[in-house]
Amino acid sequence: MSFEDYDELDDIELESDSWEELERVEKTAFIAAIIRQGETEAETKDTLNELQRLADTAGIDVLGSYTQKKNCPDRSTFFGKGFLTDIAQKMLQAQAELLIINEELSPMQGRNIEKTFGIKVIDRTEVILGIFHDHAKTKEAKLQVGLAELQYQLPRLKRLWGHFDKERGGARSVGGAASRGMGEKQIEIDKRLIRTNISKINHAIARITAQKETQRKQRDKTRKICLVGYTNAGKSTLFNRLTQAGVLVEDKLFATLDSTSRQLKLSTGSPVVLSDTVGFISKLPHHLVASFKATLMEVQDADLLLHMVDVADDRFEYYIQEVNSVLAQIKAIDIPQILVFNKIDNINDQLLSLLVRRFPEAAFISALGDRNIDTLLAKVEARILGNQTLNLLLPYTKSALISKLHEIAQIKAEEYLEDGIHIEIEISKDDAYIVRDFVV
Ligand SMILES: Nc1nc2c(ncn2[C@@H]2O[C@H](COP(=O)(O)OP(=O)(O)O)[C@@H](O)[C@H]2O)c(=O)[nH]1
Ligand SMILES: [Mg+2]
Repeated sequence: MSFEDYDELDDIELESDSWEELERVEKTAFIAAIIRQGETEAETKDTLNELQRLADTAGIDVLGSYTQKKNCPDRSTFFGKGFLTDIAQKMLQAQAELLIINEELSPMQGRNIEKTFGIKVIDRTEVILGIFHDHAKTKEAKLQVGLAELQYQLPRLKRLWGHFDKERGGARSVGGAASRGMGEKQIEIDKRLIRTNISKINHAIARITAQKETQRKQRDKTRKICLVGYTNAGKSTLFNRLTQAGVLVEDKLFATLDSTSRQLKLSTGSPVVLSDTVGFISKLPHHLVASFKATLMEVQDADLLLHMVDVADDRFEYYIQEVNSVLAQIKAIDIPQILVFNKIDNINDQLLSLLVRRFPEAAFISALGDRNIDTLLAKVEARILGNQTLNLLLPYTKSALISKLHEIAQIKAEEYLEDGIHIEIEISKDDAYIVRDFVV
């Protein structure tokens, strides 16, 4: 995102290069969490695993994972001093660039750790902000994420991790040149600048929200499919499988589509755009909720949602409800959905057949194991295109139409008889008009 995108915000006093699209240089990190009294090690491991996946999504390579048992976080450094000394040593050996902490740090804790132990530290919130930053596509989403970033920066006056590569190039952060050792006066200027930007963004968001109802986006004919579901359900795995499976076409035409939207061609030849979305995250810090929802705005325009579920997670029904309640809040609950139970390779056959009986409409797949992807695609085609099966009788003079049908429809049966060619086809409702005169 560049601030030039905010065309109503031309007067914003930012250096646009500090907001250029991040180069996705792989970063390396350690992750760490506190196990509090009353928490089991397994619970902490669960949320650490989620942090690892979030880091992964944000383009950070996790090299090590550590926990410390502690009744409550240290006020000034979060972890104990001995633990941090040890971690700093290990990070040096492993050449890890960042320490990611599985909670939100106070501005003081962050600064103290960096100063005392000489390591770069970021918290869970910052990782999530990075992901939202990358997934924000609409103007509103970009503004909401920009707002959350500024609000996070205000008490900290630090560069967000994604921007710190630019540091070497001399680019400045959103807040100006603020960093450790900066004079009081400069810090006040930076804070004032951030506050001004926050209020400008708030105004712009209010304006866009008002506009949106009146100018409904002109819909192009290409159908849109969005992958939704909890983080770790396998959305990105399926997205990659579908877009690499050879069904991806004419990438060049869609150069404007970013890495999380791709054009696919269904077997009937109909083009669709498939979009991966940011996953739903448990324990989302409440001040990120608005920007989270904004990054899901494009879901509102979808013609079909693939609601992905990790079938091997015993809490999957709770997750389905959670996802649906967020979809309701962004007014996307009435969009047709296909429930896609993923990771069937991780459950036993009894459970699988039980679930198949309970959810007869759902698809049961393994995105990683490449199982039942065809069945899923067939369901997608049937739902999105409203396919219908037709029996036709075509005169022999219509051979051109037959070759056309081979392109745009699925031929289920074809028989050349005395009275003409008998064909059974599956065709989208949109295309059915071309054979209207030959239906028997
Ligand atoms: N066993 C198994 N693992 C899977 C399957 N699909 C995805 N995964 C794994 O689940 C994790 C999360 O997948 P990802 O696609 O990033 O989930 P997302 O957060 O929904 O985008 C990764 O480690 C995947 O390798 C599957 O069908 N079977
Ligand atoms: Mg993903």
